[in-house]
This record gives sequence, C-alpha cells and structure tokens, in this order.
Amino acid sequence: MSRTFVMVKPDGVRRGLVGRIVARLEAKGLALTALKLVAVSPAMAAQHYEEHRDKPFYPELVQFITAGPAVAMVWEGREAVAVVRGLMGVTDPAKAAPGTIRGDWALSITENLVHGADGEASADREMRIYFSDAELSAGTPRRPRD
Ligand code: 3AN
Repeated sequence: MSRTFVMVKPDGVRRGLVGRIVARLEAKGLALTALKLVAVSPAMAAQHYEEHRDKPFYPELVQFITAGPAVAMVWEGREAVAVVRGLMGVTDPAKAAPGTIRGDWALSITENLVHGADGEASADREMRIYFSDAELSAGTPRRPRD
C-alpha cells in the first residue's frame, strides 16, 4: 500500500468539481484517508512548490494557489502515486488524454484543477505541510469496535 498527497486547486473548488474529482479517485478503488478545505498561505505555497522556486511561472503559481480555498487530501492504495498521476493526466491539459481529469475538464496549464505528488517522498513531505500527525493517522482503517 502506498499513500499520496492530492489537492483540488482553487479552480476546481470554484468550478464545483470537487465531488466529481473525489468520485473518480474513489471509483478507481483508492481509499480517502484525510481531507480538508484549506486557505493556502503564501508560506505553505512556498513549501509546497519549493522545487519550482526559480521557474518563470512560480509567481503566477503561488498567486493562483493562494487565491481561494483548495481541498487537500491523502489517498491510499496500491501504487497510489502513479495511479493518481495517471487519473490526473499530464501537466498541460491541452495534451492530457481524454478520460483523465485534466484531459476532460481543464485547458489552462496554471489552472489545471489538481495536484498529485510525483513520488512517495514528495507525497510524505507535502501531506505534512497540510495535515498534522493526528490528522494523518485518523483515517487509517481500523477494525470496527466490538
Ligand atoms: P504536475 O502538477 O503535473 O506535477 P509540475 O509539478 O511540473 O506539474 O508543476 C506544478 C504546477 O506548476 C503545475 N500543476 C502547473 O500549475 C504549474 N506549471 C508547470 N509548468 C508550467 C508552465 N510551463 N507554465 C505555467 N505553469 C506551469
């Protein structure tokens, strides 16, 4: 089992696509283990996108991700990182395959609806920006109480 960090970006929340995006991941068989609506602060955005700090699109990216509420989530399942990236489609929605989230519902590179961690290490790092240890363990499936 692996876990990944996923975010519905502000454009997805604004456009009312949270439910449909969550439904796609649930239908695939992944398990939702943490979820919250977050106002991403500039400090959180800087941590989240630190690898892109020197890219020309960085200011636009931070401006966008802090512009409205986003939905932070942790999903668990076999090969969760790769499975989520497959369901999202490639970064540029114009090139994302039909049937993927970006391929079906997005067109802009910046406003591309979803973020999914690109590896287990980044998933772990990113989920800790948005969730406490207690929140990360709360969703772990438990045996029902007797
Ligand atoms: P992904 O979200 O597919 O993992 P990354 O990690 O390469 O893509 O990029 C992070 C975010 O930065 C993207 N989701 C997108 O919003 C933005 N981004 C990436 N490349 C560009 C670009 N060439 N122009 C504008 N924004 C970009």
